[in-house]
Amino acid sequence: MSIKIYGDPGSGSRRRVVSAAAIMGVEIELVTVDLFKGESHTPEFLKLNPHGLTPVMVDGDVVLYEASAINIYLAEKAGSDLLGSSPAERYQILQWMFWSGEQWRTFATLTFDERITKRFMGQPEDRSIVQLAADKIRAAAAVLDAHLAEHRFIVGDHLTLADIDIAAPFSQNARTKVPFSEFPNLVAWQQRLLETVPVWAETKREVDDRIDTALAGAGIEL
Ligand SMILES: N[C@@H](CCC(=O)N[C@@H](CS)C(=O)NCC(=O)O)C(=O)O
Repeated sequence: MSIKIYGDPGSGSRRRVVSAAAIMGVEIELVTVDLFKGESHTPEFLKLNPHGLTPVMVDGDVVLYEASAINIYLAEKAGSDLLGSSPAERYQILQWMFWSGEQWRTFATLTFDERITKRFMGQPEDRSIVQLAADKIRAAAAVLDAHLAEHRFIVGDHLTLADIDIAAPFSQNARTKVPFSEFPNLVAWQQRLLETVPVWAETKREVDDRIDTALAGAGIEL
């Protein structure tokens, strides 16, 4: 039975799973949940994730939400070094993945919701929220930028799930304009991922096409 991944091609979180699965050689079946039509809030979908969020993985009896948990599940199943090649590396990877969830992606998502989602709903952004998120992102980015001055990847000398989790907010950066460009090592690392990990570039194009088409369809100019 195939592993199903439910999600929308415009989602940076689905991008994390699709990219990791491709790199690990894990076969997945993509099931589109159209977020612009609210399909993650149907009674049927809420049985998979009561938060109404994607991606969700269904592998037989195993149902998982949270892209990081899905990627850890897939990496363990595949015995992939995306989850580290030693216990010490694995804990570093987990540290940065948790860091990303707590200090990083959450503020990029908040910015997306204010700047993009609200535009689709015909509402203005709340500037104080955008400012708070930018301040939080700058504080975390300063630490990350110093780390990346000394490292080609987040952990060790190869791509891991930590890179994928932390790079994900770049998926929407052309639209959200969170202040990553102030941090040169961060920009160089993201560019390196796009140039050396083909699926990371492919999934970026997929996200861009999906969101830019939706924005154009709704007549929204950013
Ligand atoms: N922490 C979750 C975040 C999931 C999330 O925010 N998903 C967005 C797409 S990127 C979503 O499904 N939004 C639908 C909605 O808010 O209705 C993860 O990492 O998987």
